[in-house]
Amino acid sequence: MSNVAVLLPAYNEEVAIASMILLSSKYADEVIVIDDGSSDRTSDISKLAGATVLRHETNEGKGAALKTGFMYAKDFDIIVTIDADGQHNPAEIPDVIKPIEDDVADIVNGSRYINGTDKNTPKYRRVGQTVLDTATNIASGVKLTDTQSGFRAFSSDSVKYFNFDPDGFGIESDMLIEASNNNLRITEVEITVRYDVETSTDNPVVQGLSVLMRILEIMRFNRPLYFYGISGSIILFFGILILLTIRNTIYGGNIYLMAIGIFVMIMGIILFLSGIFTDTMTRFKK
Ligand SMILES: Nc1nc2c(ncn2[C@@H]2O[C@H](COP(=O)(O)OP(=O)(O)O)[C@@H](O)[C@H]2O)c(=O)[nH]1
Ligand SMILES: [Mg+2]
Repeated sequence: MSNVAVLLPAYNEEVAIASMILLSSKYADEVIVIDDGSSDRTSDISKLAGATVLRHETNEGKGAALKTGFMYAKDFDIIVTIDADGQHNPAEIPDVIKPIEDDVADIVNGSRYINGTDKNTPKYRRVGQTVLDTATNIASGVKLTDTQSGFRAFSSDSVKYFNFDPDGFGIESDMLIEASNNNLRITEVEITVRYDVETSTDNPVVQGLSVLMRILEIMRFNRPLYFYGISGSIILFFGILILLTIRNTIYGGNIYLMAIGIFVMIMGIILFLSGIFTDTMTRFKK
């Protein structure tokens, strides 16, 4: 039997944390709560429920909390992360760790969407998630269906590849990109997520945009052809659009608009060429 640690990163989760600890402890040798500067009774309740509590005095974000947790738990065979807000079901921990126990994966991503749609997910969330899934999949080169999932299992060997960049909520995507860059085996298993207990603090639109910006930044280095290619194509498209819309007025002599259209087109082509150039450079470096 493997040694299993469960990490619960928590920010003001006094309502849900005790049941998450008790339900998780059935499947774990140690349950570790990382209280990330909560102003409620998250720490007290977690200790009463029998968890190990690691506390940050101020709120440092989920990435920093996971870093603290992973460093503490590095000697366990398998490390499981679960959201502390009650949206995940600890009874599914055995399913999530099984591919690691069977040595067919280094990282297991719990996904709501393996078999297509999850009718419980609010529509507006699904739109943002699809954008982030697409961007993360392009940046990492793997095909996953739920890249923002917080319910995951990790072999202890995989931990050393993570940088735990402290900025914002990019941690879920970051870990997948770093794992695939280091050729770790990533697989998905189906999990359920409930929405009747949702207490999300951040506005999902703001949260989604900040994750997207981070992914684009990573993509610029890891997949330059995509990054410059897509942005170059979009700009080129606008240049052509401007030229097409003034086509009928050219004889009217709208020389300025035409100049702008041509300028925008050239910008697009330059961006596109930058992509090919950067891509070639990185290939030489590898
Ligand atoms: N350590 C830490 N955990 C956080 C922070 N913000 C959210 N979390 C935890 O991350 C998990 C997911 O957060 P949540 O807001 O529910 O995200 P969502 O379900 O994806 O909207 C929960 O366990 C939260 O307690 C934070 O600033 N620090
Ligand atoms: Mg949540």
